[in-house]
Amino acid sequence: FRKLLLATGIAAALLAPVAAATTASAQDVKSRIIRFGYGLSENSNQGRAVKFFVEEVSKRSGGKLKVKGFGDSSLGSDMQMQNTLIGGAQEMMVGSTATLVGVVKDFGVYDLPFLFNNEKEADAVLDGPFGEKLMKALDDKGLVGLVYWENGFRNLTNSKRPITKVEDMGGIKLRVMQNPVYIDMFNSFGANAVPLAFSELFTAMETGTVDGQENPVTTIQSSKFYEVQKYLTISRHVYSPWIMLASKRWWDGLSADEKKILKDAAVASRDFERKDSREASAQSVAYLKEKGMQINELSPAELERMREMVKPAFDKYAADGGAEVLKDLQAAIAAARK
Ligand code: TK8
Repeated sequence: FRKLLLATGIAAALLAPVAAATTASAQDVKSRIIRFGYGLSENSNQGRAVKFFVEEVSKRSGGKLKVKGFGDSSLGSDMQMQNTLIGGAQEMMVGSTATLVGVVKDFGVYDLPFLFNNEKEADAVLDGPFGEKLMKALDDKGLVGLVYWENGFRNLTNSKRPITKVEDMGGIKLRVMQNPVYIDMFNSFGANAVPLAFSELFTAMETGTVDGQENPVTTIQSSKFYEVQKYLTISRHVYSPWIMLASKRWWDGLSADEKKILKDAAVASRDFERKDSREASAQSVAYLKEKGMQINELSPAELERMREMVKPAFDKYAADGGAEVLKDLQAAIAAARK
């Protein structure tokens, strides 16, 4: 028995250094504060996933890496934060891919309408070689793309009238993200597209500067757009990703262990966020109805008409230097469908 104890003791001693090497204390991890900005409220799918990331990083770093979440665009709009990250004055953020077009033009490709049929296709393409390659292109521009989260399929809201056919969009001042693809798309539907930062959107609707906007139902709920918008039209016109970004300038100064912790926590947060968003999304329509929104779904025939009407926007995108990335994305989606 003593021999056994001894043997166990030796085995434990032999194993000890291995175990220690995998705990945070033996890792090359400094105490750091990481400012992480985002646009939606704490009480949103985005806020919940940031909280998850904060906890995950803390756990994996033995409390040394302290991520501090700043919601409600309190560190700036998506575009402002991107620039702050590039400059190195903020460490991390999550935001729309759409506003990255000023940094890497090819990001606009995700915004072309009716590309993805469902979330499963989006996951496969974003997490696969196509999504990775596009993220890599940020490296030269001062940003590190870590993972894609789900913002979701976008739907229309407005304060003027129910939209049951494309013509109903006529003349509606519709806020869109600051991205030429959105501007072209909604102008071709007859709306009056107004590019605006998300941080300014609620007030713009409240004061009537714009009549409507488009976002996933989860955001329409968490940002309380139902308080200023009467009509919701389920159109699912674009699948919108969010992207988690780090400042390259800051990232390059991290140890390999620190990078691994952040990268692994980012992947875990992505899986959490997608699941949570999908669950929340399934509840949102009923919630919005209860809040008094009048809701309708666009018919397949009407969606088909919209597809036809936006063909020129695709052609313009291709002619404007996007032909290759569009072809690659369509091929990736086709592969995901098999
Ligand atoms: C939040 C935005 C938002 C996006 C938009 O910062 O701007 O409409 O859908 O989620 O990134």
